[in-house]
Amino acid sequence: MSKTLEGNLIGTGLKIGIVAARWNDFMGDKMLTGAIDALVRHDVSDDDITIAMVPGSYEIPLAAKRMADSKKYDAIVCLGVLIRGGTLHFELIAGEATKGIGMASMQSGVPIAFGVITTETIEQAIERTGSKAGNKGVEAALAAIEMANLLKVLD
Ligand code: RBF
Repeated sequence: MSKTLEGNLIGTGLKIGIVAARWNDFMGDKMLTGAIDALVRHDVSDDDITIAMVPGSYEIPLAAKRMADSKKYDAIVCLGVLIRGGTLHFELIAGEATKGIGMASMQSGVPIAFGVITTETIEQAIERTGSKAGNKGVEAALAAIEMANLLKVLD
């Protein structure tokens, strides 16, 4: 008989850290308020949510790693908005953020949800932060709750 283990979406008692990048904050703020709203609607206490603001997506991994290493959080949510523009920076920053967030999670053993959106245009970023393509901050918050609860089941 097979057995499937899953994390539920009940946030009661969970302590959640959020790392949010200020760059492109017109869209980033939507992701942050969406993530907080999703956490609270899934019964995470507002007092159990701690937000660390960083300048841009490049800085997210270090802050996420430090929060994870503190062992004060059951999961961490990383939020950033990267818009391609005309420069090579997009690829460089996106690569560092992605690799760094993954490494922070694997090295700390703390689930870290990836809520960094990468788009070609501002319009696409607006679509992913609360309009026609949903809000990726909300999705990352739910992934954090699910993974925190899955790890409890696996343990
Ligand atoms: N940070 C973001 O979170 N999103 C961006 O779209 C973004 N674009 C950048 C473009 C350039 C040319 C530079 C120099 C930085 C950009 N950053 C962006 C900021 C970056 O993540 C970091 O905060 C700064 O480079 C300071 O270390």
